Amino acid sequence: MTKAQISTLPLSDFTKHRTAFIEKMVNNSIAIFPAASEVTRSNDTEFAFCQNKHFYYLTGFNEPDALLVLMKTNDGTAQSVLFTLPKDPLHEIWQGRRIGQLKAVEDYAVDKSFEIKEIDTLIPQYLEGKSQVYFGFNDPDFSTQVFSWLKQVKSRSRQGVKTPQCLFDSDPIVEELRLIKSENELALMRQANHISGLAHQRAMQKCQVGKFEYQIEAELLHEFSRHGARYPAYASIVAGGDNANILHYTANNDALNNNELLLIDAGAELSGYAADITRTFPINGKFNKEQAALYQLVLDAKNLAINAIKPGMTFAELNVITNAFLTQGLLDLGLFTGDFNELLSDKKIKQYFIHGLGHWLGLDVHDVGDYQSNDKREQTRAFEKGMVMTIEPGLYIPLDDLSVAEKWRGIGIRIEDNIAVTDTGFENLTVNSPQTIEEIETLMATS
Ligand SMILES: [Mn+2]
Repeated sequence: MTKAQISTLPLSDFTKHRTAFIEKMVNNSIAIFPAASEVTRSNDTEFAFCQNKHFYYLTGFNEPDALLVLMKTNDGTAQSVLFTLPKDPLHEIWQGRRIGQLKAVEDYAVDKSFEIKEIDTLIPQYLEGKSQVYFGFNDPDFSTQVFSWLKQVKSRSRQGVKTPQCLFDSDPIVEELRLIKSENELALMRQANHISGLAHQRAMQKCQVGKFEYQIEAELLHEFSRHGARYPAYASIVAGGDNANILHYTANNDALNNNELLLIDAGAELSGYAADITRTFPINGKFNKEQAALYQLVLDAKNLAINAIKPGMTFAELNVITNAFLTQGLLDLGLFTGDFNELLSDKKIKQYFIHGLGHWLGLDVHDVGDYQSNDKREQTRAFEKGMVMTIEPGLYIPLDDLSVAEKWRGIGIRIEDNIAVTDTGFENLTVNSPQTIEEIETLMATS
């Protein structure tokens, strides 16, 4: 049986992630990471399985109901144990193949593997005599489980058993590791972006007045899936006309009207890694004057922000640049009146640019990692090589906004690229999603 060629991270990367975590552990400690469980959609059917992303980052293991244990001895020696569901011929006929304990050790390079049902016996034994326990504090159910194991250990204190006294939140450690992407992770994200770019091209080619938003969504999903990215990284936003002014519009059930724009925010997930791309284009293939003017302004703002990205830059500084540029642009177009500096200090642009400029991107579409520097001021964290983020300025003029001329109303535009920070600047991962007015109109005219 030949496995389909869908890219994934090499095994050695997951081992490296574990090693990096272990380096942060104190001696004589233990860390415990639960996998996700299946989630019921209705009656006896489940949602498509999505692994816990911290667990995936540390293992590459994609089955539900598993658990990773990392231990570090007094002399700094590390051991990894993966608990998984057992091989089970009957269950596997119905539900799919399982790796089992033998292959878990071979294929996932852990030191030992046991059946998941052993955790209540083995984990209390592992906890005995350790000084510190690492686990994620954001999962109350799992915290309860850890405390019940700790209680078991503590109940044997009269026999001289020592219970760990220090609990440490593992989430910030994993989040910091995940924030900096390796070359192999970047390669996967480039590929997720490439597939998503093909999907955005296809959407532009298949778009026609009178079609429905969900029909364009189907074209996106078709293109993702046929390149091995079977699931979108998030629910695709396919928003015609004024629907674009609903930021997280996912109803996708309206007809596509002549003389309106279509905003598509959609990205594929490839081996766990997300792309997050937005394009906005005219449904009939040709921008009208007002659409073109606002579109060019957002496009220029996006490129201005991207071109400023390099190590040391911050989201806070990018916001200053972008807000000033968009404010001046709306003044020039007559949507704003008054004094530039006053508009700026009043943050008037936030009336039409209603969300943040961007966010971290990785295994999660809104990826983990702190946005603040040590002084905790907002979004002042300096960019470093290997960080990946979106840059996504937008302008949203609702249909019922009576403060601007009628010709501007009902236009919602966002343009979003995915950017990696390099040694000296940036790499734009979003290379094949058409973005200039000319590119878009040419593609739509020839399809
Ligand atoms: Mn985004």
